[in-house]
Amino acid sequence: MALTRRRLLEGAAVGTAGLVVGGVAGKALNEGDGGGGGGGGTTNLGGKAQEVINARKLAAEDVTRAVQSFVPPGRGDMDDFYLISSGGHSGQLLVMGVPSMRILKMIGVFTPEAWQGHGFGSDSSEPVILAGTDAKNKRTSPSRGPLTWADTHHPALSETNGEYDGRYAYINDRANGRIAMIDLRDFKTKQILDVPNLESSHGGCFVTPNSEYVHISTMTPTLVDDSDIDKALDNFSKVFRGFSTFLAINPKNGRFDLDRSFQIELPPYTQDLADCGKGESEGYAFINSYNSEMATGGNLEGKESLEIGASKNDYDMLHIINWKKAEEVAKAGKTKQLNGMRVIPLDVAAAEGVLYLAPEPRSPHGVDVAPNGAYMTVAGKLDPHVTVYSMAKVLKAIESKDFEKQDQYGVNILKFDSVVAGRVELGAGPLHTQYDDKGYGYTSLFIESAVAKWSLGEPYHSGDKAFKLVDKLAINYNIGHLCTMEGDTMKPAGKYLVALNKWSIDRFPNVGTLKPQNFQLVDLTGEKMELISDTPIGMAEPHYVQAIRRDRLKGWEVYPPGTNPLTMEKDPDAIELGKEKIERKGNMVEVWASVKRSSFKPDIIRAKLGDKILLHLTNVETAPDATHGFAIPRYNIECSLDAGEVTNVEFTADVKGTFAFYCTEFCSALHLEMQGWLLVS
Ligand code: RUQ
Ligand code: CUA
Repeated sequence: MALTRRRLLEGAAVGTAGLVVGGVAGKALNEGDGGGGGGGGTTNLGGKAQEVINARKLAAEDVTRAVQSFVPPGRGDMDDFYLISSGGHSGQLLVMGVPSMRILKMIGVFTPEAWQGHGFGSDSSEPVILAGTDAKNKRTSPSRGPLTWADTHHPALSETNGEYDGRYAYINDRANGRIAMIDLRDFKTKQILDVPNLESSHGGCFVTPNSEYVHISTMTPTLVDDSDIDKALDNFSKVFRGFSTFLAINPKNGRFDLDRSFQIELPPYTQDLADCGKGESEGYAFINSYNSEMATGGNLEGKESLEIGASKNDYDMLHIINWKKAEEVAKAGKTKQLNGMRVIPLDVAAAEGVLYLAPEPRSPHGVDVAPNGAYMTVAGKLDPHVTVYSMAKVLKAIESKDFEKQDQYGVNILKFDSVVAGRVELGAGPLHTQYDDKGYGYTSLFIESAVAKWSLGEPYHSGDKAFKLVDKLAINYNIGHLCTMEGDTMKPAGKYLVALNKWSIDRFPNVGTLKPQNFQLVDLTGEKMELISDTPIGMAEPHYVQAIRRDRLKGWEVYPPGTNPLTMEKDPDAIELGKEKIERKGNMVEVWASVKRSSFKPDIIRAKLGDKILLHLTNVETAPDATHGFAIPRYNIECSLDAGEVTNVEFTADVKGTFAFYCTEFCSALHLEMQGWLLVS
């Protein structure tokens, strides 16, 4: 109770709204002190609140939790942080508020999302999705068509001086080796890149501290010599390679600039998670690996299954990449061209000091750089420890050529004891680590379904081997990633932690055989971690999230009149009210239409079978709550136009008939009247 009391009293000191909360909580305390933890009637609020408390038999802690995550109606400004969350194999992105944990938006990214008009004819989204399939360099099945899904894993927010700047978000497609860019002015997807030489991706994404690059690397290595595919797996170590990719970011619009980008060829160990150096380790990047055995499976061909073959070595390899050096090497032209990408060959990377390896205990998972960049924590996965590497030691070992040996590709391997600062036993199945502002690390324990809090010392430096487990919190259940507020930056905010859990079997009402994911919000303000709330995520496993302070995001309320979201500039075919027209040139019917409450103008479009139709639609409204839709039945066309937005739709009138196009948003009292006719005769 002591902790609850302290927190409630703190609550009383946070301004006007806090006073109300404090008042309520203060009352709750009177009886909570005596009866907390069980039974009913733990508080003395009177009225409706007390009725609910009694009926649900809420303990004082429950009331505290409710108050901690409560955001009053109309007070969205009380959500101090946004979560930018992966949408897993839905291929999308989620935006949520903290501490309310409310889902604010689902952003269509890789997968067509009808309600946003994402990928159903609009020129600001359909080409973005289609460009995400590079049929030339990647072996995409022609019969199955362009890729319209993704397995999104790791969102990465743009940074300036090691802090989030609220401009762009990036997210990788683990399945197909792609990456997307989302502009946080309108929270829409602007670019999807099918990254050359990546068949799949896991490592990263991360953004370098001044958004010079966004990083993405292979997961399963890529075949680089396809002369004998039947023997490819037997020759795995020769014909497969990994690739660490630094995609240059155009500072003006956040897009990928392939000409300034480069890759570093890696040994075909399975590269896993990656993180970016900062502060003491700025200029470096770190990637874990597993399966340095280069096992390929073959359990029906008389060989070992992959999970056995890949777990033999005592050590796998932490990849230490000097990307500033790589940048120089690329500039000096010591690259080869591979599928449109400048690649620093493996032998060059090894010789030039771009790539080093360091042993890491078998089959690790996450590598996470501490806020000041001094430490890199590698989680054991099959080993109850995390291993903490010291950047100072890494630099010294490189400088003094303190190498154990080279791997078979000639890459120098640093001595384990020369680079490790310490190890700490945390529990079963450590996966990922995040940090707060007070010198603590938080590591997810997958097998144990728990979060371990451990000390790195103040501030992240108390001398080596000072790492100590200080607290553990049970999680429900199957935790993967976890996220502290701004925990990936140089200035974490602490306060809360979000645990990302899967298949929570007994936490929510039954919704059938596929169980909801569960985001658990955890209070970090006390010495002991405390669970605040459960939030079911009714969609795919959101692998990872980043949390950004609300005041860093400056989303637009409306578009400047005539904006095309793809360019974020005035569309050449934007029109003003009264400038609507239809022109026919040969078999091309071109229409400039206005869209507003509660009409399309023109509302009749006449075409002949086989005509090309080019529609320029301008939402001429300026109010923030004036989004209109534009759907043509049977043509698979559905656009969404926010106030000020322009979209262009081109299609062939290849079905005869009368098609009543209509607005898909209930936008006004006369919304149902907001329709028109496409006549194809
Ligand atoms: S990782 S399986 Cu983010 Cu733990 Cu992808
Ligand atoms: Cu516009 Cu309904």
